Amino acid sequence: MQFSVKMRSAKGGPHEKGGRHISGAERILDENDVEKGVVAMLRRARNHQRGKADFISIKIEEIKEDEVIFKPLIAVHSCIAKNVAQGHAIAKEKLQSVGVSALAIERGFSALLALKDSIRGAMLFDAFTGERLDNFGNRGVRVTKMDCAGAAEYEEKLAKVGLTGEHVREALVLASKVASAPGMVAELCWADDPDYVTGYVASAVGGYIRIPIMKEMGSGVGGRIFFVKHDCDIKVLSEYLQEQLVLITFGGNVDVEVGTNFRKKTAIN
Ligand code: PML
Repeated sequence: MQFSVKMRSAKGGPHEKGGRHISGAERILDENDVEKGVVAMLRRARNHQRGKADFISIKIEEIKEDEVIFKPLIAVHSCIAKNVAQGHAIAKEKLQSVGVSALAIERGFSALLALKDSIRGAMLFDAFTGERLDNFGNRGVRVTKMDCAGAAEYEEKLAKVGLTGEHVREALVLASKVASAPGMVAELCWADDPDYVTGYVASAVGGYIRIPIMKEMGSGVGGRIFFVKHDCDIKVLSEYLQEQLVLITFGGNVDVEVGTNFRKKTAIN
């Protein structure tokens, strides 16, 4: 039997009463692993770089096997950037190459850069007009009910190509689910942990482009933008992101490519 386990935590009370978002986590776990998973989430919420959460919500739901669908891990590429300006320039170029308009890119960046603090979920932007489409305000659209299929194997394969730590582990799962969503064009993200400055651009066509520096060290503000097709059905999309149970598989031969011109190629298989 499997369970969806979701955690969100805040400081200064619950999110909905103005508490500051500290951290969130999503897992799909076998019955025997739930307890361990919950303890790990509690520790994370109480010992986070962004602060010690005083509000922690953990939701555990039993899953019916036939509700789960499988999607492949998107290809992973790592770029080289020496500073934030270079990182942003790469991100903009990659977004444009997968179909996001220059106007939408500028609006998306402005929205992320204008954030006073991180938001829990993602902002939805029209990939053509750059108009913000969701009305979730500072909450954004949260992506839930996902995990990798076979955690031990997944972590071992990522470790072999030097991708370790929970940021990248979780971001790859989330980005792969997001890339498979109906109406999705691309995602732009950078982390909100003050000492983690990596970000990415992800899409079904372009894969996960890992960009080593997307914000200044010490900044606790990060976030996500989902650029969606002009005619995207927001209700269907939000339902997929928040309700559809998705397990991410390696699905055969996935490559991690390293470097701006992708000289080194390492197969994860
Ligand atoms: C997050 O942790 O919220 C976002 C992580 C972004 C980068 C992950 C990586 O590739 O290292």
